[in-house]
Amino acid sequence: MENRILYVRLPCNPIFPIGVVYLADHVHKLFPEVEQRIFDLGTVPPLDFNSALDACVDEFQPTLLVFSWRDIQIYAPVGGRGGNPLQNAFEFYYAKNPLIKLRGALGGLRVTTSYYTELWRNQELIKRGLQRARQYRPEARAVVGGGAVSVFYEQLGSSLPKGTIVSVGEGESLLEKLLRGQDVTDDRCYIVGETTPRDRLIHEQPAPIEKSACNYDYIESIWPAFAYYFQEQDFYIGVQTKRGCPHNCCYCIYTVIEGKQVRINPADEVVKEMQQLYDRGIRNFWFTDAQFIPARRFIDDAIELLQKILAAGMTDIHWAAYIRADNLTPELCDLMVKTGMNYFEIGITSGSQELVRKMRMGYNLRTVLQNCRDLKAAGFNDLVSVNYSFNVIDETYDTIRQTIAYHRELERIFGADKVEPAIFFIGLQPHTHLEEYAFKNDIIKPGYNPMSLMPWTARKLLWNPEPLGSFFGEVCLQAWRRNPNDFGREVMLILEERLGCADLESALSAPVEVKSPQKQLVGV
Ligand code: B12
Ligand code: SF4
Repeated sequence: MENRILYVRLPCNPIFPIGVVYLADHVHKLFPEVEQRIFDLGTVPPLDFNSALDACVDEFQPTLLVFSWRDIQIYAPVGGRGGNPLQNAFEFYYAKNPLIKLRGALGGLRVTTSYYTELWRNQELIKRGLQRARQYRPEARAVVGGGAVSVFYEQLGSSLPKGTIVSVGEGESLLEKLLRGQDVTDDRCYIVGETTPRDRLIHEQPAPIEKSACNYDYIESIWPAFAYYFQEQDFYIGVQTKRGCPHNCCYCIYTVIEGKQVRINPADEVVKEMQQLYDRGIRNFWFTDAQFIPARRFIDDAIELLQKILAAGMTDIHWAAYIRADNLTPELCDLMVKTGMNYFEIGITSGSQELVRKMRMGYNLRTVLQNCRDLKAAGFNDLVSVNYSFNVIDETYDTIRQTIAYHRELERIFGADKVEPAIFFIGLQPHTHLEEYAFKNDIIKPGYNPMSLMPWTARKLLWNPEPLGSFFGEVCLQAWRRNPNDFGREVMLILEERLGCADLESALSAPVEVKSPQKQLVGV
């Protein structure tokens, strides 16, 4: 039977669709005879979604539609697609002034409406594409996957057409089996209307696949809008250098989706892939790994990669990544600067070692500071985004003061204008330790809908529990009032004005503690 695969990246902000690119590349390497096409709705204006999808299906007439869905959750401290969701939610929940509360309610309604509209629209696009393909190929099937599906696979199935395969995590081995006509029931997937997701499906290990350099000549040939991401210089094109994260941070699901076993893509292959992009004019790269240096034992791999990038003559590039800054050495710092790292995000979450330990993050904050000093000494002079999520677990005024002390030290190292505090509140995700903690502490009940944005559920999923929830609500509202354009720094300033700053040493030491029922996340 002839296979014709159409990859549809569902609407999304224009982030390079590296997931479907890798899938198409993998399939081509194994089945060069299979016809493929990439269609990215991230590059299409919303009013044209339906007509553009129709036109693509009519022309290509696929037998297999691979729908890739990147993101669903929108709680962020920045303007989202329907406004600033965090601000709206906080105004609605915490404002004392009825007019602000009303503004929050209206804004929240707008965000909620756009959220549900997007969910509904994507599901309709899947149905529409499949129905249309069946006019030409009655046997056509749909598979859905991608970051959003991996997180919400249990909820999404109910609204997809019967027979749709819902996939968790990496899709390479599933597509391979589908093309070989093999049974897929033991893969990380289920079939709507036929099978139900196995218990702990998401915890199953991904198939071990050794990644080779993506063949961009081929990708260009199957993607008519390929040039879109290459026209403007400000896109960071994704390159994956490894998969998996061995850590256990209590709120994080990456470590489950990608698995705890880190699989390194061979440095030569990564460089070969980058070089093809480089030759096409790309100078900005985002290493899309869950963590670029997941643990100290992967430092040598990072060094090897960066040395090979230099040896290949790519000396005028910039790159960015999520970096666990506890895993740096002076040599690595030097290479990071030499190879053009000009932005990185460190997700320390809190500047209090005690809380970092309670959240099971495995960070030593003292080491992070020392490594940041090494990075600065190596000549790093660009932007660092430090992600803080307040009030995750056992936050107190003391731990807030410690976070301020820690942040001020980072500012002393890099310069206050170079350290951007990104204030997030955790969006509770299924299959995480934090979810278990929420069950145990009666904050949510098993069977809750993690995708719900209804105010009474969203209030619990947007993690900011009392007793400190209202305090943070008030501080954030004040920050938006005082300086909406520099929200993160303003939050830090207000917290310092109200609570003061601890001495750094107290932030860096975590006293051994006596366990209480509230503290069950600790030390497991
Ligand atoms: C790197 C990254 C970023 C970078 C991207 C940089 C860049 N230029 O590419 C940055 C920092 C910009 C970013 C931002 C955001 N991100 Co982000 N990001 C990631 C991360 C760590 C990796 C994504 C990636 O590219 N992986 C590498 C590629 C190769 O993998 P992939 O795309 O997932 O594709 C594979 C599989 O998913 C699967 N697959 C994909 N499609 C399909 C389809 C089918 C049919 C099948 C079978 C399989 C399949 O196979 C592919 C190959 O193995 C993931 C977490 C993770 N570890 O996956 C979060 C993740 C994708 N991000 C997420 C979110 C929410 C965001 C934000 C919206 C956060 C926010 N609130 O602001 C923003 C904004 C994005 C936007 N749309 O504007 C969520 C999305 C799910 C959700 N919760 O809704 C994720 C999953 C994290 C999480 N657990 O919550 N992100
Ligand atoms: S280090 Fe980052 S990716 Fe790994 S489990 Fe922790 S938060 Fe998740």
